[in-house]
Amino acid sequence: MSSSPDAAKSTAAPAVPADPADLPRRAVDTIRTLAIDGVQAANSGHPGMPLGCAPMAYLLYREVLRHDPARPDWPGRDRFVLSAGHGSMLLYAALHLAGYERPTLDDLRAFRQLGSVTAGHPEQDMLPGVETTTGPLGQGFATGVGMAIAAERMAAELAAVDPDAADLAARNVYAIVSDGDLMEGVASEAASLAGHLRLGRLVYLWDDNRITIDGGTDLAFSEDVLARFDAYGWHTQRVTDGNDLDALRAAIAAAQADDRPSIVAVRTTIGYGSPAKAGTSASHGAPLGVEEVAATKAALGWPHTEPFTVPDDVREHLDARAEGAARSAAWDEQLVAFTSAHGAAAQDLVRRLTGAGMPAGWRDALTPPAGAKATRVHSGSVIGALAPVLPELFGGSADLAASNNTDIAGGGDFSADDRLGRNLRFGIREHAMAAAANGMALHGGFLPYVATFMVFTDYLRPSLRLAALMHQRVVYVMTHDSIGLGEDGPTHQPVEHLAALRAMPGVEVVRPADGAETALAWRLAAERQGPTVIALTRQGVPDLADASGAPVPDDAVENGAWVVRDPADGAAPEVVLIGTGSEVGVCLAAADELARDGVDVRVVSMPSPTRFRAADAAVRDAVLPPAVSARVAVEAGVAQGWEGIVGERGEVVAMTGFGASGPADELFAHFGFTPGNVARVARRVMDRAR
Ligand SMILES: Cc1ncc(C[n+]2csc(CCOP(=O)(O)OP(=O)(O)O)c2C)c(N)n1
Ligand SMILES: [Mg+2]
Repeated sequence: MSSSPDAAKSTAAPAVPADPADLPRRAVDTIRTLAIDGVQAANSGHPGMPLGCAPMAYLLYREVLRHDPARPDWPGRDRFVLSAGHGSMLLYAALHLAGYERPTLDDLRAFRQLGSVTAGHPEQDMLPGVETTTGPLGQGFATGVGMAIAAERMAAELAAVDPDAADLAARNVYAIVSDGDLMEGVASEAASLAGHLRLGRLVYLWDDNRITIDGGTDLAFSEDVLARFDAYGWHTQRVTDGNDLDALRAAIAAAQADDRPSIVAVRTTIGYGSPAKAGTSASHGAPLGVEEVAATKAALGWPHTEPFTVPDDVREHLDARAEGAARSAAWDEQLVAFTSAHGAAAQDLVRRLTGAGMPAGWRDALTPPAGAKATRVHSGSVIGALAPVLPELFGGSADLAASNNTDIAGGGDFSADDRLGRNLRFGIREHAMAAAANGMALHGGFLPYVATFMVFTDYLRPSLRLAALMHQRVVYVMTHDSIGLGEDGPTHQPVEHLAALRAMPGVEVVRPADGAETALAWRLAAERQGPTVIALTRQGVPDLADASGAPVPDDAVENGAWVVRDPADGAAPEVVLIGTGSEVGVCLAAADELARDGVDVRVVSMPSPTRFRAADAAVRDAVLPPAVSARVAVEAGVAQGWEGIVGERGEVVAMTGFGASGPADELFAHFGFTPGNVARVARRVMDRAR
């Protein structure tokens, strides 16, 4: 077995020769000491969790996980989620010792430093082997549920072609979850869903150390957690001593064998080994200190004085590369056999499994839906058109499928009994829905989409944020996107949401104005690496090709904006009206009114102000001529963000407070989204611009 480049840096053997029978314990302690050395070197971080959970990491990375350190993206691998992301040094030490190319020992020494792959919390896009970014407690738990959904569906699709091929899919999703993870609401939502869907691939280990930051869990967390998981339909077990490798091994084996999702309450001691801090929250989130590190190593019986010591026999014991390479090579062979035996039937699954991009010609299915309808209806048509050509399209709604128009007709429901169903019924669990979608995207082979009323993006925002941070392709079908939803009133009417969503880095927010723009929004969403929010109306909107007399240009969404209508006589516009979504129609009607008075008006549809701002100057100037400072933006949300587009002389017709309950057209009139008001504001702006 070749040794890692860092092996040479291991310090000399201890005075007393190491006992080979003691190897597992010393390997566990190597994880422990690397973790506390990393935290100490950074003078920042969380030593307590790795000290308590090192035996779990040892078993997972040495015996349990089906992985290949040389191929962190091997599609057949098991997934491991460190949901308690604050214990990042545990993961970094485990990856290093298993023989992953990174983190190197130097990377471990650079823990938490700017530019280092060993970031404070595990960052999925920085270090191969980190399956998902964690840190916000609860997210990892729920993300793993999505990974298991994806693995289950992929296995079923493979099995439908060849029963033996099911094994090409990821077998299990393992996670270490903490007290904090289990207190968070998103974990409860996800656990409930996982139990209902009987996601037996989940094997979760709970670091049951009864400590959080403020003290003991008895301060705030006193229910019988396993009874709760039992009620969710999970398989529950207890390991009373987290250092008992045999008991842990047996519990993991039982968890793998059970067809329900499994959680094992592993009683651990936070800060295990630290004479002064073990069992207390003092070890949670601060370095032990130089003296306490030394005292901890002494208490563990660790004979090496040099930090970051990896004894040679431990390095060899934990090196998973040879076994991993053999496993992934066997998988490759199986994949080749599957492909040659099943030809075309296998080809598309292999494309998805190996992440080989979109199917050729998929865009041909995106014929723009026409007609004056609600954009949510157009989105439903797009989903219907894409479903046959994109088998990876897999998603659903948080109990609003009929309102969000998200069902794939005839696709069936994904359930405990039908793993081939194409529609996901997330239940009223927006947060877990979005986190699970991250897991599905991270798993690969799927284009996940999620849906709810746009106002409830507030309920899923933390997961959307992680999708953005991880550049994961998730489509957010967010309908009922303004006061235009009408009678349900202000609790259901998004006002600040468009602005708030646009403020999130890496999120594309597209608010299409008609069927063609809706199709283009979906195209963008399917082809970009990152989450896209498509804001859709409940109410009908005009067809822009009808209104402009020409088809919507192919780059309308890509550029962020386009000119829908110009003055009839080819004259230069005196004023530009800019709308998004349902307000483009209001702008067109206002333009008609102004044109009757002889005003030369341009109407712009701007489905993505963010993209428009980022577009080339030539594109921007062609849409908003710099010479025309009379500009009015119209959007039934807060004005924030539009000021820069309308400029100093322009104005925004926007919401300044919450909406109200009433019929949509009355609300539009009440809040000023009428052709008459927009025309009045336009005249005022033109006066000012003169
Ligand atoms: C959503 C969220 N809220 C708060 C925090 C800050 N925080 C980090 S760890 C933690 C709790 C620590 O308790 P536990 O999860 O049991 O971890 P342990 O101390 O046992 O390692 C908190 C509140 C966070 N990371 N995420
Ligand atoms: Mg804890």
